[in-house]
Amino acid sequence: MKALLIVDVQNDFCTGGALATRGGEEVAPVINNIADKFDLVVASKDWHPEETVHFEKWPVHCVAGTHGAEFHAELNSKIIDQVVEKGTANVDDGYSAFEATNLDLVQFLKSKEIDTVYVCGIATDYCVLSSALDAQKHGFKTVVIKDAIRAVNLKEGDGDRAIEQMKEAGCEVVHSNQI
Ligand code: VGL
Ligand code: ZN
Repeated sequence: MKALLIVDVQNDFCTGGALATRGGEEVAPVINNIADKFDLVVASKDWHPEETVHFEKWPVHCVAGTHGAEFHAELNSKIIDQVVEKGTANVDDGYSAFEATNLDLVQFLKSKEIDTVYVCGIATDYCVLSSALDAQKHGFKTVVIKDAIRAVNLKEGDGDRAIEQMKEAGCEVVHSNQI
């Protein structure tokens, strides 16, 4: 069984947001179009407290319950079976959807007999990277959808390096039209 893991397609990571990636919202229609090819769709939310050491490294973003933390309006919420929240503690980790605090994602996926996890969303060089590496580490066949991810690119090339790192770890990288 195949799951789609949609990482952090939230307003603050899209155009006009507090920690915007270039064209982040463009992943939404790609994701909407492929969603019906999966047995299960899980979407993560970066979901921070108002004060956290995470904001020593980043501009304030995705504070739980705010507009910036909502899914982008172009992402079709009807496709989502389960939402997971991460980054909820006052620490600078929790970049991975597998560190969600409202659900044990590994157990949940196993209970649904998922063996393959397709990863998409934002940001390629942080939460997508961390979530894909974790999926792989937990024994799922892991596939990254390259036209459905966007990078922060704090340093030029970070997104490309993240894709290389995911490949080296054993993740497959595909275009959405190959699914
Ligand atoms: C993310 C930076 C800070 C992400 C979250 O979703 O990739 N990046 N918090
Ligand atoms: Zn964050």
